[in-house]
Amino acid sequence: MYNFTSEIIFIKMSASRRQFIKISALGLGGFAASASALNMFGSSSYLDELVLENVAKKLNLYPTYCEVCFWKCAAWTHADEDGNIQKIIGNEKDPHCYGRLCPRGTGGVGMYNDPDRLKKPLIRTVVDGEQTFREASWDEALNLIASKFKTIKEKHGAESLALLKHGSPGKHLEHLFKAYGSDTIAEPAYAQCRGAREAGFALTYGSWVGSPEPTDIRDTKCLVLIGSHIGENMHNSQVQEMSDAIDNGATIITVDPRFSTAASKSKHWLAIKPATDIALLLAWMNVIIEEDLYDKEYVNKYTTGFDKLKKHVLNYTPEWAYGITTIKPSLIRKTAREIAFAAPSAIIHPGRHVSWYGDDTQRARAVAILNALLGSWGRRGGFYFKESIKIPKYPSPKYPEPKWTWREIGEKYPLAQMGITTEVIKASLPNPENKYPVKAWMVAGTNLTKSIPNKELLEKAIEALDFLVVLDTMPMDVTGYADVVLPECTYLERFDGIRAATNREPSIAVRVPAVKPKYDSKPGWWVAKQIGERLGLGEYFKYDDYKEVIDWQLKQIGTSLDEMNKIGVKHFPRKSGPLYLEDGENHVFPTASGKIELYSKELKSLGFSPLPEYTSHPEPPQGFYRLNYGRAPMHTFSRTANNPNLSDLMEENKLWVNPKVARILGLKKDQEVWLKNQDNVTSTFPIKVRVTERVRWDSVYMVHGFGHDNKKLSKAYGKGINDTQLITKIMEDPIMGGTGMRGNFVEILTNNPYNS
Ligand SMILES: Nc1nc2c(c(=O)[nH]1)N[C@H]1C(S)=C(S)[C@@H](COP(=O)(O)OP(=O)(O)OC[C@H]3O[C@@H](n4cnc5c(=O)[nH]c(N)nc54)[C@H](O)[C@@H]3O)O[C@H]1N2
Ligand SMILES: Nc1nc2c(c(=O)[nH]1)N[C@H]1C(S)=C(S)[C@@H](COP(=O)(O)OP(=O)(O)OC[C@H]3O[C@@H](n4cnc5c(=O)[nH]c(N)nc54)[C@H](O)[C@@H]3O)O[C@H]1N2
Ligand code: SF4
Ligand SMILES: [Mo]
Repeated sequence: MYNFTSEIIFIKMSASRRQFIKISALGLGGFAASASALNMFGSSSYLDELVLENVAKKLNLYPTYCEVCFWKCAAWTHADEDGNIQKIIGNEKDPHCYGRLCPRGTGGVGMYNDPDRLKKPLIRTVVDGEQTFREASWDEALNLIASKFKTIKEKHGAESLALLKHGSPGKHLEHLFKAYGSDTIAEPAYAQCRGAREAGFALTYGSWVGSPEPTDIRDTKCLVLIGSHIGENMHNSQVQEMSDAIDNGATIITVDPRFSTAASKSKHWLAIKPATDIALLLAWMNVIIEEDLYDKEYVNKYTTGFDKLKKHVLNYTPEWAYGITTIKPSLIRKTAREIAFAAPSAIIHPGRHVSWYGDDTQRARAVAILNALLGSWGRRGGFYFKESIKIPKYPSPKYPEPKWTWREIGEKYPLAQMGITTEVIKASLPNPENKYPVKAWMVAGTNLTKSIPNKELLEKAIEALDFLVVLDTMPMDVTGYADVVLPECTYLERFDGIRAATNREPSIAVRVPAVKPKYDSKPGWWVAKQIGERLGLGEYFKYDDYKEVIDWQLKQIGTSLDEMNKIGVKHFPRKSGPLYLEDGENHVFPTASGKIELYSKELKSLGFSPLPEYTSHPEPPQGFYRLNYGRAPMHTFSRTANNPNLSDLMEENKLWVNPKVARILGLKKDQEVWLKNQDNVTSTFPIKVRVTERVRWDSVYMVHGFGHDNKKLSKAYGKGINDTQLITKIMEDPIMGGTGMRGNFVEILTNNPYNS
C-alpha cells in the first residue's frame, strides 16, 4: 500500500545546498492518525463502493466553488453525516457552469480523497549527510518561517521576500505579504498565460478581456477560434455556450495546426503553419477593408486610426499570406466574408493561454483590431459589457509602502500589468548588479517546475535563495525544493474569499467547508494569519475564523452567510448600463482617446510598432519537430495527474505524430519514445506514440502537465513527458514580458538514451 521507508532520490545539483528531495517524511504520524475504515482500502476500491452503496446516509449540502481550474464554477458539495464527500454537483443558478460541472469539477472529490496528499508540515533536515524532510508541528514550522522572514527583512528589506502564487490561497498570502511590506508578487497566470492578451486588448479597447471572457458565444453567429481549443480547454460555460451555438447553426472557424476537438466541430478548419497567425489576421483585415465588409458606422463612430490601418494592410493580401501560412487565398477570402456577413454577431476569440512566440501582444492587438472592424465589441453575439459587484475589503490597517515592487523588477517591460514570474526568478539569481535582489520565496498553489520553462534558470535561482517555503496540497515537484513544506487542506475543507467575477450580470458565490480538514492540513487563510501574528501583524488579521470575514462582507452587500449557505450563488442587478451598445448612444472607451485605438500612439511612443506586423520565426531544423502542447478535458495542468478519479480517465499523455513522420521514423502505435530538444535536454521519461493525421507533419503534440518526477505521486510518477522540461528556449514579449514557449523543437529518440 503506502510505503514510508525513505526512498530518497537526489537529482544532481552539483555541490548543492538545497538538493531536490523526492518528498519523503521520516515519521509515520500523519497516516496513522487519519486512517479511516474507508480510505484504508484506497479511495476507489470495490469495498468502498459496497460500503457507500449499502449504507444510505443523509446528505448535507455545502456551497462551494471549484478549485480544479480557475473558471470557479459554483457547486454543492454533498457530504454524509460521517463527513465523507459523496459527490459535487454544479449550482443551477451559476452563470459559470449552468448547473453542470466539467469532468474535472466532478472529479474534484479526488483531490480530497487522494491518499498521497501532504499530511503534515515538513522541514528540510540532514540525516547521515543526506538531505531529507522530517515531520514537524505547525507551531515549529510557522515559528521557523516567521523567524526567517524577520531575518530577511532586517538584512535585505521586506521587498526581497517574493510570493509566487496561483489560485485561492494566493489571495490570503498576498494580504500577508503586503502587510509585511512586500509587493514582490507574481503568478504564472500572467506572463505564462493571458498577460499578452490583456495588454493587447487594453491598448485597443482600454480594458482587459478578463476572466470569464465576456464573449457572447450563446448568441453568436460566427465564432473564430485561433489556437483556442474550447472543448479540450474545458472552461465550462464557454463550452456549453459553444455547444448551444453549434445547435443554433453558428459557423465555427478554427485556426489550429492541429485538428482539435473544436476543429472537428467547425465548418472550416484552417490548418495553419505554426507561428504565422499574424499573417492570416492581417490578410483577413485586408479582405474585410478592401471589399468594404467592415462596419463603417461603428468604425467611424468608435475608432481612431482607421486610415493608417487601411494603408498598413493594403499589401497584406491573401496571396501574400498564403506563402507564409500555407492557407489557400480562396479559403482566406471565403472565411473573411463569412465572418463579416455574421458581424456584428461574430467573435474572433481572444484566446487565453497566448504566450506562444514572443510577438503575442501584437497578435492579440491584431485580434482586437479585427473585432473592431467587425463592430463586435459591445454587440449581441460579439462581446458583451461585463459587470461584477465590488466586495468591500474587511477592515484592516493600510499597507506600508514598499521601496520597490514587481513593477521595478519588470521595468524592462513597459506594459507589464502584473508581476512577471520569470523576472522575479532572474532577480533571485546571485548578481551584485541586481538592483532588486530577491532572497526568499513563498510558493503557493503553483507547481513552478511544470508551469515555468527553463528549469536550469529556475534551479539556479532556487539554489541561491536564503529560504523557500511551499504551501501545497500535494507532494508536487516544487515541494522537493522547499526548506519548509506546508500542507494546505483542499478547497472542499475550507472557507475562502467570495467569488465575485465579472459576467453578464453580477453574481457572487461562496466556499464553505463540507468536511473537516483531513490529516494535519490547514486552510490558506489560517496559515497567512498565523505567520502574520508571528510577524507582529495581528492588526491585519482581526478574526478567529475566515467565516467572520465573509459574513461581514456579505452583510455589506445585503446578504449573509446564512442566506448564502442556502443558495450558494446570488445575483445582483446590473448598474453600469446595458449589456450591448444602444442606438444613439455615445459610448466612451477607457482609452486615452476615448475611442478604440486601431493605431496605437502608446506603442509608437514606446518604440514598438503601432500596428501589428508579421515577423517570421525559426522553423524546426532537419530531423526536428515543433513541440506543441495543450489541454485534455479531464485534466488541469499538472495538478490533476495524480487525482485518483481523473487519472482513471487518462493516466498519461501521448505523443501525437503525423503518419508521414511515423513512416519515416518507423514508429508504431504505443511505442515508447524519448524526446531531445534543440538544447540537448532529454526527457526524463518516455512517452507512447499516437499516430494521427490530426497533427501537422512539422510538429508533435502532447497534453501539458504529465511526466511527474516525484515518486510520492504514486499514480502520476513517470507517466508520460513533462513538456515544460523540453521548453528551454523562451521568446520574450518585449511589450509585457510574456514567456513565449512554442519555439522549441524536438527530436524523437527510439532507443532509451539512459541505457548507454
Ligand atoms: N509548458 C507549459 N507551461 C505552462 C502551460 C502550458 O500549457 N505548458 N500553461 C500555462 C498556463 S495557461 C497557466 S495558467 C499556468 C498554470 O500554472 P500552475 O498554476 O502552476 O499550474 P498547476 O500545474 O496546476 O500547479 C498548481 C499547484 O497548485 C497545487 N494546488 C492545487 N490546489 C491547491 C490548493 O487548494 N491549495 C494549494 N496551496 N495548492 C493547491 C497543485 O498541487 C499544484 O502543485 O501554467 C503555465 N505554464
Ligand atoms: N481541461 C482543461 N481546460 C483548461 C485548462 C486545463 O488545464 N485543462 N486550463 C485553462 C487555462 S488556465 C487556460 S490559459 C486555457 C488554455 O487554453 P487555450 O487558450 O484554448 O489554448 P492554448 O493552450 O493556448 O492552445 C492550445 C491550442 O493551440 C494550438 N496551437 C499551437 N500552436 C499554434 C499556432 O502557432 N497557431 C495556432 N493558431 N494554434 C496553435 C494547439 O494545437 C492547441 O490546439 O485553458 C483553460 N482550460
Ligand atoms: S471548468 Fe471544470 S474544473 Fe474548472 S472550475 Fe468549472 S467545474 Fe471546476
Ligand atoms: Mo492559463
